[in-house]
Amino acid sequence: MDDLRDKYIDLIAGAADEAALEELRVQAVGKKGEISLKMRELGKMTPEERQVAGPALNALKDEINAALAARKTALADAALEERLKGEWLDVTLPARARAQGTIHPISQVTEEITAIFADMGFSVAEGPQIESDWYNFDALNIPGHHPARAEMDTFYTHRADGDNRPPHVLRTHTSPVQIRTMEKTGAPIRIICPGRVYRADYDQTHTPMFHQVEGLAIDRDISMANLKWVLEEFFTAFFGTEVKTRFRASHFPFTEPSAEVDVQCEWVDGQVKVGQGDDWLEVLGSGMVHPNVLRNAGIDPDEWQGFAFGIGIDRLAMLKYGIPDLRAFFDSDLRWLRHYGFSALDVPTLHGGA
Ligand code: 2NM
Repeated sequence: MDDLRDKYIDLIAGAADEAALEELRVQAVGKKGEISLKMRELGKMTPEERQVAGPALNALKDEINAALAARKTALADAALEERLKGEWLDVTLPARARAQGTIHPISQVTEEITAIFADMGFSVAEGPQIESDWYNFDALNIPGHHPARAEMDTFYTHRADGDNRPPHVLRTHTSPVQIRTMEKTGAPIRIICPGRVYRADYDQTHTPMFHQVEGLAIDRDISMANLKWVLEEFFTAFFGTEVKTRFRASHFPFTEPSAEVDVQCEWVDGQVKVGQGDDWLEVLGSGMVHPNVLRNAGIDPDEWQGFAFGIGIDRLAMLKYGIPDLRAFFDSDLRWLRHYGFSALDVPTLHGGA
């Protein structure tokens, strides 16, 4: 029995894998295995012999089973150890850098403008980019024969064959948002409307889509003086230096009186600097909202009046950040975007010069 034990304990210790272990199990303690055959011989023994051999055989069977189980665990542990060595990775290594996008200058400048006007009590209003000709033209006192309505300036959508309603347009300014706000909330109002606008025009200084912000303040006693203060306050905050303005009489269908507004500037080495010198640069249109426009939007012009203005955001971004070419704004050139873009963490604040 000692020989039998030594033989199997040795064989089990040397088994290379689970299949070899299973073969040894069958050979030793399987139904026709060596231990089982020995157990069958117990019947031929005397009771005294059996009393010694029986427990000894059972103990040997247990010992072999335990050795098989131990070897099996040891093989599994070794296999796991081997795998862990191969699959090891250092989780403390720094991560690979990921390419980061930048905030487009137009988005940044829109945020800056919004922050400055918010500080003066204006909230942001938005509306659809595809408009009816009522909201884009008629409500704004722009008559049917006005040149701004001509096919070459305005993008018109198609109507289905037989649909004779006037076509929709891509809004040519954000004024329709102001009409919609007047209708919805009534007076008083202080809003700015930033957004995309569209005109069929493409050259060095015009793109068919560009960005505009319009402002509107309606109350019982608003005047051009309030307009001038708001605009000078805005330009001074936006350019981070005191900016004088000059109002020149002009004409728009939606305002009366109307004024074009210039900001003080100086040309240095072919570059324009706002807020210094004694040249002037035209930057916006403005005026007192025409009584017809108020009436069209459901506001009584005998009770309320207000100012409105419109500025090009793209142009403001070029002036503030020294960007020379308008068309590059919309080229999606990654090198340009990395150069002129802003970090996502560079959030405009009033104390940081907006
Ligand atoms: C400009 C110039 C002058 C303007 C007028 C209105 C409205 F809807 F209140 F009548 N919104 N914006 C306006 C006035 C826009 O852009 C150059």
